[in-house]
Amino acid sequence: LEVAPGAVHVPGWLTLEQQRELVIACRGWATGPVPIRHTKLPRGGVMSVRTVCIGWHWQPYAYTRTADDVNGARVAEFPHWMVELGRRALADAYDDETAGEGYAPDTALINFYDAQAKLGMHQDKDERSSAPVVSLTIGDGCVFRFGNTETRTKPYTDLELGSGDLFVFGGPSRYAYHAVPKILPGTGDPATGLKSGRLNITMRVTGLAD
Ligand code: MD5
Ligand code: FE
Repeated sequence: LEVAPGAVHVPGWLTLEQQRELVIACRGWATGPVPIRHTKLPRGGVMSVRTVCIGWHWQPYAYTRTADDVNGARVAEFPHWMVELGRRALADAYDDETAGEGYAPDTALINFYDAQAKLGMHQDKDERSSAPVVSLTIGDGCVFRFGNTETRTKPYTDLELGSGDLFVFGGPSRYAYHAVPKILPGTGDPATGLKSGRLNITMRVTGLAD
């Protein structure tokens, strides 16, 4: 379960019913004020993953309230039920009822991976808070590469994440390099509502004030 200090994997944390509800909520956001799209990178590339954000809009290297690189609309509100889900995630991952107290995620990146999508080795450093990141997987599984904080190369550990899995990245693991090198097509349960592909929700604390 504890992959590295502060990095905790809880397989099958979400019930099927919770996964179904999250798929419905994410479909609403994907077709909401800021439609899901492939994020453009500053050097001209485009991510293979499709992303929609709530609370704050992530653009590589900045969070804003409006999606100026998409349609200028303000992103959907971050719902309080998701704050509570994040708090329960920390309590369960760290097996400490108090671990989630005061946790106040204010943004989530909702990433949709089709069978070909990948995410290269990177660190998540655009937040001005070192609070933990809570990651939820629904649908097809993936190979998740958990690296080190010093380099984007070895040593790293490859793990499989499946539908319903929780992963919390806190403490010294908050700034570790990580990647999604491969989706495992056909491994999801269509009963979640997702016929194919992987949905990943990551809650974060931006450290920004309005
Ligand atoms: C994913 N998404 O599985 C991952 C889950 C992203 C992204 O990487 O940036 O959208 S979040 C994984 C994460 C967050 C913060 C720290 C660490 C991993 N880590 O130290 O390994 O689609
Ligand atoms: Fe990341």
